Amino acid sequence: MALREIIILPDKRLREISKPVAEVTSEIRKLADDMFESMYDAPGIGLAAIQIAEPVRLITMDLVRKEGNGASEPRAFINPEVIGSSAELNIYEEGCLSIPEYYAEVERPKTVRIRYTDLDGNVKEEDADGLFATCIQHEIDHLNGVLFVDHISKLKKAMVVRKFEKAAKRGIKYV
Ligand code: K1U
Ligand code: ZN
Repeated sequence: MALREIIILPDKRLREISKPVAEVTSEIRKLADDMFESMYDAPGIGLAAIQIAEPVRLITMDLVRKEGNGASEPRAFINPEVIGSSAELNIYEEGCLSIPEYYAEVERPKTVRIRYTDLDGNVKEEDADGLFATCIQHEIDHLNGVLFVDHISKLKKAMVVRKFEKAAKRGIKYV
């Protein structure tokens, strides 16, 4: 396992569309291991491969570890897609490891049905609700080059983008 650097706004690679994983190889499992280590270290509850500059459709997630009680439930999603979503919406205050220390309310479908491949190569379908629904939609957005600030008002987005552009010019690094 290796700790990898998480890329930060305005890094243009965050806007890349990630490529499908053709086969679950040892390289993909190693990449997932690196992602878990980097996600736990950040700390975060989810991570898309593009956030460590790997443009492939792979997501890691652990919604349990955040409770800090020693429990964990690491999950990996390969080529995940939303195949159905509820008309009912839900608002959640989101954060992003690629936009550190900025949080904003985002409205998304309350529940989604997803299809993905697991690390053993099995194709699965599952219903997601609550934080799982929010997080998987946020991470699938990353695979399509979409950031949560694309879902907030133009004014708020312009302010946060400008803040990170200025920080990048001054060489300020968020750790
Ligand atoms: O994709 C990412 O940048 C990770 C992001 C996932 C996410 C959080 C909230 C709503 C939607 C998606 C994060 O993990 S931000 C950090 C975070 O939420 C957190 C960190 C430590 C403890 C608890 C939560
Ligand atoms: Zn994010």
